[in-house]
Amino acid sequence: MYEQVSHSLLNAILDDLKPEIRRQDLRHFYTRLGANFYAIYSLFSTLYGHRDDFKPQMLRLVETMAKGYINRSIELERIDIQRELDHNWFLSQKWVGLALYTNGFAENLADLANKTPYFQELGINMVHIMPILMCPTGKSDGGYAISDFRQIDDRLGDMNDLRQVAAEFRKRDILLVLDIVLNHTSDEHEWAKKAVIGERRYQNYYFIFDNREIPDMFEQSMPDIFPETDPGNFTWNADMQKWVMTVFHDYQWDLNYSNPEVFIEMLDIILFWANQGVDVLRLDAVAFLWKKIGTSCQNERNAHLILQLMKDCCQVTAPGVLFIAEAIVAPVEVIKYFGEDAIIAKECEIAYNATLMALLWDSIATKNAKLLYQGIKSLPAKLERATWLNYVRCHDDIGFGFDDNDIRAAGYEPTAHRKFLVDYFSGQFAESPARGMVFMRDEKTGDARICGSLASLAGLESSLESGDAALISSAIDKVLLLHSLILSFGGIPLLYNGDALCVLNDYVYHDDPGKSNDNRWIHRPKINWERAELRKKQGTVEYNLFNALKKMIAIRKETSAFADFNNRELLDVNNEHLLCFIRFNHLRPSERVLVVANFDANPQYLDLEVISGKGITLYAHFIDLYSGRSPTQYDRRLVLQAYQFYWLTEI
Ligand code: OTU
Repeated sequence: MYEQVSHSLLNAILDDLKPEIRRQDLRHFYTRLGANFYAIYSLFSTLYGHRDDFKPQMLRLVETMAKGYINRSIELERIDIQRELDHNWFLSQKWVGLALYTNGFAENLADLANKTPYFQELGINMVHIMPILMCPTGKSDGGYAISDFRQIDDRLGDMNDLRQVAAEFRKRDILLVLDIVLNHTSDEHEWAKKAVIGERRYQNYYFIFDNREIPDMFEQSMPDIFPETDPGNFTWNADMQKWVMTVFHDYQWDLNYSNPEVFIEMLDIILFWANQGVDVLRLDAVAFLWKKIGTSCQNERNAHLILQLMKDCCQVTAPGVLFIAEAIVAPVEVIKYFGEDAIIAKECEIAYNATLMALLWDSIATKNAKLLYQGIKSLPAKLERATWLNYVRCHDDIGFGFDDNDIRAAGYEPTAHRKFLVDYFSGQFAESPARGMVFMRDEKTGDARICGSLASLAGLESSLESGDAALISSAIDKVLLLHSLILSFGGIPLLYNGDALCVLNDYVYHDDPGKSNDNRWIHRPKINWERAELRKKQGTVEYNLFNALKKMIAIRKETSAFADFNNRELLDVNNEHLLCFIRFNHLRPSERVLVVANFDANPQYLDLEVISGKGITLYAHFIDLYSGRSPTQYDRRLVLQAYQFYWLTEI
């Protein structure tokens, strides 16, 4: 948009740019800057316009984008332009992701580059390599307490190794996803160290207070994130004799985005990693970016403005790069990370679908789809050019943060129901085969979350111990059932490290003092590649699971109705054990897939009469894309075995 005030400022800024910037060929940069400038200016002035240094900061912002552009390689710029032309490229069903820790999957980055054939074997073409940057040993939060945003942890490798990985991925059409930890730094980051020795400039990068007056105000409305190990949101720093805001661990200092210098520093870091060939940036803990007294300090409007500004600036320099919002918050809040009051995503293009993840686990525990159905029904519609990251497990705990109204609509009382889920997955519920652990019980609120590997939560660990073949096969069926849904729901499915290889809980973290008080480490094991060879040996559980997933992934990629264009219709099928939805090709709606999943331990049937007219013909004959066979059908009823799913097309 053209607007006089912002454009006269833009002209002034362009005149003031450093000569070394002005001399470059910046054609594409200027076009994009012109197109986005009004938005950038408006956001920057809403956030920082009241400050005396607004104009010089605005100049620094433009210089940062220009510098980023100058450092972008020709190869990456070519990809930018290609993606601008095909702007819906990431909504295709062809993408299937995997998240891993470098040293959980391989020895280091160089070894990871060698292991890329595994991704292709399974059908993975988007790999999220969990944080690889410098972190203090023992105070790393699994890589999320960074002490240098531009330095790779030397135990994992160096920049050259990463370039090798990026090149290897690019050659094989695999997208590279890396983390940007926007919300905080380690207390050993240079900025924090300078703050400690009294440098004002860097004290202003954080939330630092002389006494408890302001911290106490904040605390009145801020929840605890890690109540068992790190209660409270402020930490006393004895060297500085001051209080520092530390929402997560006491060694993770929250960055203060009300300071434009912080914003510009972090943008510079985003552009730096974009220029290393990263395709997608996972923005960690975005809900926490803005702190305001009297609020929970999550999901604040200004946190959204910060993200919109990041997106607008990144589009000027590196438009091919996508953002993932990691906001594990209530469904009505998550959706806002695509942007509000817009048609097309303007914040992050991708967001973790934590709601679906937690709902899926609810259905495993209850053996019915009541809450799952209700929760999906209440999921607000997405914007265009926005997509979910659908997952079953990740490196974090599982929180049962559904909407209380949905829980009630499903016929449960919220507190009692959440307690049941925690008991079920931590094995305190008598009939449960799950082997999870309780994570961070909050005595104040009664809240608790769950840790455990996918296979162990689904009952594989306990059934292998019992040696009961029927229980083992149910556990595998549950794992497949869960994946059948994340692969067909709409969005990018994201598998987790050892989940295709039946990796169970790993208890060795107990012996590591840097990890023993954080039971998320139970599900962050190292893959045993000798054991993983069993995936090639018929009759083993590894073979059954791996090959079933591999087949599902291959079929997903061939099924255009599984691309994500808001093309899903949820069906009420009058059987609480079943979840059922139709996916259709948004360009050719007659190309449909009927997805049906049975969460019960008993066979169930789907009455076609109930759904006829919803695009499904009563007398239709179906074929299941997954098995290649017609489903068992009797008297207009489709039969599903325990934990079975179908991906049905009409023939
Ligand atoms: C994220 O987590 C990371 O995924 C965690 O591994 C980190 O510990 C954390 O940030 C701090 O960097 O902030 O928006 O309940 O689910 O802390 C959600 C624990 C987050 C995580 C939560 C999450």
